[in-house]
Formats: sequence, C-alpha cells, structure tokens
Amino acid sequence: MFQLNHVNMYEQEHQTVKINTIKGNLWLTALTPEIIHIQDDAAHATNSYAVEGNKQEVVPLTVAVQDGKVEITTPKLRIEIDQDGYLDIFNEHDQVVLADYRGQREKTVVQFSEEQQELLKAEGHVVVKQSTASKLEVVKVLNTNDHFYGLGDKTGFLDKRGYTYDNWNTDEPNQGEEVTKLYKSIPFLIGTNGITTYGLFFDNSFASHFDLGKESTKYFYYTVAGGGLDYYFMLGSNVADVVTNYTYLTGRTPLPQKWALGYHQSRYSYKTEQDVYQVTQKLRELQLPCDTVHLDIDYMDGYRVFTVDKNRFPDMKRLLADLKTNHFKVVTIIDPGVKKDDQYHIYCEGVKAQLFATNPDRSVYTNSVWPGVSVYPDFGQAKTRQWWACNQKFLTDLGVSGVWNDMNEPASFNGPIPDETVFFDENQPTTIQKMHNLYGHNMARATYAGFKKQTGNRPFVITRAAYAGTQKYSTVWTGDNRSSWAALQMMIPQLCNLGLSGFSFAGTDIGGFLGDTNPELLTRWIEAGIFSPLLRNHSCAGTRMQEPWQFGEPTLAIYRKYLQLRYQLIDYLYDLFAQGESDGLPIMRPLVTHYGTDPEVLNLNDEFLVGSDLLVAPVVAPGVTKRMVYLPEGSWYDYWTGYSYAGQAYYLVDAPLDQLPLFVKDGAIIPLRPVTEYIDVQAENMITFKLWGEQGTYHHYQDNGADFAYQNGEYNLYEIKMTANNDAIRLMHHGYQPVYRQINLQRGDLVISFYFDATVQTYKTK
Ligand code: MIG
Repeated sequence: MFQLNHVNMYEQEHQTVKINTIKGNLWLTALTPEIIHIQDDAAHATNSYAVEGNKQEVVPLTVAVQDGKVEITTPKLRIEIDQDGYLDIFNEHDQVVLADYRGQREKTVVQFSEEQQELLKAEGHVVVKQSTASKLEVVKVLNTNDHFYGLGDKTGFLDKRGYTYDNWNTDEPNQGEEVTKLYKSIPFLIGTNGITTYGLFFDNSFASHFDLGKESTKYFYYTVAGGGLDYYFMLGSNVADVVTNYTYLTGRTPLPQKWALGYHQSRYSYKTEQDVYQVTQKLRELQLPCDTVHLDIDYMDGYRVFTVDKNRFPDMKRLLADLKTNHFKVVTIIDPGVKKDDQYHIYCEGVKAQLFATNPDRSVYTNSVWPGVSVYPDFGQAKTRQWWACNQKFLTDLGVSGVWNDMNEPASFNGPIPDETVFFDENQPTTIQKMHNLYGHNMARATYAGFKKQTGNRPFVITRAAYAGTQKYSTVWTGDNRSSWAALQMMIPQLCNLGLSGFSFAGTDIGGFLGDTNPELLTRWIEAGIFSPLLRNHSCAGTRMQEPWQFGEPTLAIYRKYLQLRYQLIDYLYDLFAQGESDGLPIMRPLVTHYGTDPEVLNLNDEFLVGSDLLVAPVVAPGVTKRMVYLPEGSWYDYWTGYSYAGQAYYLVDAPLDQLPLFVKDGAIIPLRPVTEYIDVQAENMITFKLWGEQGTYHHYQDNGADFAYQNGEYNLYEIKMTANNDAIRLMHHGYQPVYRQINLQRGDLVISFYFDATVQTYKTK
C-alpha cells in the first residue's frame, strides 16, 4: 500500500486542511464547530449558487496524525481521514455519527434488457431509465435505526429510507410515490437514529442520485454525473438543529410581506378582466377572506412574457388599481420561454445582447413551450439576470404585486434540451448538464432582485423549479398535483420535507390541480392545508371549477370557517416567519423536528406541527369522521373544546366533515386577531393573546408588513408573560410606530384588557 509519512500527509491553512490520500486531495474546511465542508481538487476551484458569502466563523481546530489517520477536531466533532481517503465523523461523546462504507457496493437491482424495455414500451408502460449519474460516488454506512428526511419536494413518505431519488428538475405531472424526480433539486439529507443526527448537503448541480437503503441495508449512497466532490457535513443535537445549520449555510426564508400569508385564489386561467372582477366580487360578497388573485398564462399576448392581451385585459393598470381599492393584490405568471418572434422586443433585445442559451455552434437554441418556438434566457449569466430583473418593471408599473415563475425546470415540449446545449456558469460557458438544476434558482433570483429594486418591498415570488438555497428569493409550490386523496395525503410529508430543506414558504394547489375535485376532497383539503404557509387554491383548465362556492353548502361555510381561522392566526404565522430568519425552522414541521427520540413519530405522515405549539391532525381519506391522533410528550389541549390530553399516547378523536382535529401544547400562548377579509397592517391596534394551561411566555413581532425598514430596527417586539399570579406585557423593542393601543390577555373565557400608556411606554389595565 501507498505509504505516506506524517510530514506530507496534510497541509493546513487556517481552518482548511488539505489531505493527501490515494484517491487524491481532500480539502476539509471547518466553517463552524458543527459544519465541515469537504471537497476534492475539482470542487475546490468552483463557486456555489446555494451558499452566498463567507460562512466561515472562527473555529478552534486541532489537527494531528494518529495511527496513520489525520484527525481534525473542533469543539463539537472529530473527523478521522485515512490514507485511502475514507472519513469517519464522531461527536464530542466519541460516538460515530457518520462513517464511510469500506466494502464494495452490491449491485442487486436487476435491470431489464434493452429488448425487454422495447417490449414493455410497446405494451404501453413507461420505462424509467436507471440513473446514469455515476461519475462520483459517496457511500456511507447505514445502520438499522437510521431514518432520512429532507431532499426537498420529493414524492412519497416522510422517512426517505429504503427509497431512491434523482435530482434532475422535471416537469412531472405524475406525482406518485414511485416517482424519483420532481421540479426541485435539493441534495440535502438529514439522517437520524434518535441519538445522533446530522445533515449532508451535496452542493453539486449536475444530475445526482440518492439510494437510501434500497440497494443494500448496509450502506446508502450518492452519485453524481459531473463536477467535483463537494459536500457539507453538519452536526446537530436534533433535527431542528440540523435545519438551523443548513439554513445558516444556504440562507433563510426571508420575512414576507404580510398579505402574502393570506388566502390566494387562482385558476388556469381567469382569462378576462370580467373573470377577475367576478371572482373578487364573489369572494367579498360571500365573506371569504382573501388577499390575492393569480393570473395564469392567458393574460399575456400570445404567451409572450412581459406583455398583456389587450382584448382580454383592455386596461390592466386600471383593473389592478380597482382591485387595490378592494384590498386585492394580483400575482401574474411569467414563464422563462421567450417566443421566437422578430417583432417582439423581448426576443430582439435578448438576441442582440446574447442573453439566450445557444447550440454548440453559437446559434440561439430553440425548443417549444407555450408560445410555440421559443428561446431560453441564460440565467447563469449576470447580464441575463440583470436584464430579467429590469423587465419586472413592466409588471410593477402595472401594479402587479408578485410573480409566479412556472416552467423553469426548464420544461420543453419538443424533447429534452440536448446535453451539449451551451449555458453559462457566470462568465464560463458550460452546458445544460451543469446549469439545468440551477435554472429556476437563477430565474427566481433575478425576479427577486427586480421586484426589490422596483418596489422597495419584500418581493413575493413563487417558483416551481428550485435548487438548494432558492428559499432566499422565492416561495415554492409543488407543481401539478392531482385532485385525489392520494395527493392530499402526500401534501403533508412533501411540505414537511420541503420545510426541513429550508423552504419554509411552501404550498400545494389546494383542491388539487389536475382532474376534478369534489366537495368532500376540497373540504378536507382546505382543513389540512389551512396552515400551509403558501395558501392557494389553483386548478387546471378543463377541470371542474374549484372556488369555494362551486359546491354550495356545506362546503362554502366550512371553507369560510377555515379561512377565518387562518386570518385569526396570521400573527402566529408571521411570528414564526420572523423567528425563522434567525433559526431557519419552517412553519409546517413534521413531529420528528422536535420529538426525534420518540419512535412513534419517525414516519408519521398524517400529522404535523405548526411552529412548536400547534399540532394538526387532518382527515385525509374519504368517508372518515373519526381518526386516531398521536400526541407526543407533554400535555395538549383540543383547540375547539379545551379538553386536555396527556401526551405520548394515541387517541380516537371526532372529526366530522366540518372539524379539523387541532391541538395546542400546554403552556402555549397564541396570538389571535379579529377575523378580517384581508390583511390590513394599518388597522392593527388590538390583539389578543390566549394562554393554554397555567403559564407561558410568548414573543410577538410587529412591523409594517411590507418593506425592509425592519432591518434597520423599525419593528416592535412584545413579551407576554402569564403566570399563576401575574400577567405582564413588556415592549422589549419599540422601533415601529405605532404600537397596539389595546392588548387582551385571555385564559379560558376570561379576558383582561391592557392599554398602552405612552407616557411610561407600558401596558396597564384600566
Ligand atoms: O403546462 O400555466 O404547474 O400551475 O396553471 C402547464 C399553466 C403550465 C403548469 C403549472 C400550472 C399552471 C400551468 N402550467
């Protein structure tokens, strides 16, 4: 075997250690005591789209050579790297957290022959190609009790163990549990066995593949089609900690404009001005709280982006101004595909400035999407992103409040974009193979920048495709789900795993996009989805209409009841978003986030937490009027009746059609706002805090709900402390004018009102 002497086994420069192994150099950088960046030579030279800025903190590091291994120790962990390039990671209690697998892979999955594949296709089967993403391989030891979470929007169940997944952003209308790839590529995995927990983030945008114990029960592996070995290991004492570390690295979901947390009504499409007037009038007439209406592709002139069809929308600006007086915002869709049309300024500008992807011979690459023959803006280039950002002005000038980015995997109707198609990685020409999974990320980033510049407000962007870190710029939805019970069931693990992958602001199409919904499904969907951060009802052209009034009563009344609940609880959600800027924790959380040592919750797919204080156990099957609920450690209260339950037990609870089983943790204080039909920050002068149990403390955040002034201290922070013999309200930070005039503190049915006394800057009872 290759022998290295101690002297040249490693080199150290500050917090980076370069280790000379028989597989080549490994570069290990300690970014924090818990986060280690691991790269090979190829990766060491590249830049990251997911991680922005320098994430390196000062970490006391010791490096030594022991028994032929290099040992790197931080205050939290130790890594041992041997001469063969294998690496094992231990926590401060000397427990192995993650070890490289030393054996050979057992390629156990039997493949169809080419001939068999042809026959299967002839029979009408879709033959799924095996992943070819195999240039580089990372194989880690799998233990009996290991469970996996994260990976973004993937289909299936909460615990990813035993499944395989691919990262290649795909416009996939089938979201069945067996599907391995969807719209987003978030190569981030959380592993836990209840005792030790870690995160692994593979920051490589080429097509990649995870096998989490399907091929073998002894190991799990990651392979990737190109680029270098580039991953981060992060330790945490539980799942929540790992999410905090991961979002420290790739960025946190920023605080949104407050109206964005309201209800959004959408349809493919509200095709004309009259459609939009009708739907908004109906929403108000039926007292259905709503803040936003979405315009799908038919508002454009022949699907040309940054245009309006003048026949259908003769005066878009006036329409949006009218809607604004009724407190409605409008979000418009923008696809990336630019129609190839010599009379169209966007196309002409892009060709002239060389902003589109090209064939290897430098001619502009064309494929086909909604507008017909189209070209693809090359968002990997700064100049394309700037141009795209400037084009948002067309929308903001009309009064558009947010942008919905679709088709940015990117989708193509005329076959996949060929591998050799040239896309740039900043100033370097490369190919679609590297830039494909980054396409939606860079588009959303440009959109965010444009909206921020034009409006000065916190941009509201929704994107379908994403890469790790896109959460910094955009919210996401899960694309074309179905109006089926299976899709409703999958919403919970899908949104929970998106949340654990940094995407706090996520949602599904309420009621289902493809196929026809029905009253019971829509009702259960609004109940289950009422806490999804992005709350939008959307459905496909050609399907049954799906607005809350389409099915009469009792659907309408139940739908209204839950929208009202959402609006009452807006501040609870907004507080979680504010908190999320510093801890990165999502709004919708699987129970494993906080109760990872409880084996009952490791693959609990039909319950979730909202923050840490609300537990939601929706009905997600037809004909069901009772369901079993698992409540974790502690005591819990029924939200509707106040009935108290002991945790770590299963209960059979009533869930008639109009009732969402909802529980509150003992000691929680929940902010409650009077029901309104839209979110009006200006009208906030009274709020109620309700205590569940004997005592609790709560921090409430308030600002103008719109711009970035809060980052300069223009916000208020209130501390509510309720104990057996004393209730107190403390204004911990007062940077936003005004403050609440009245604050009510409630326990059970008893409400005590406090009023602001400006002379002493405190709240007092009268
Ligand atoms: O090929 O814009 O996922 O939400 O309504 C379909 C029309 C294109 C797909 C999106 C969907 C949207 C639809 N779009």
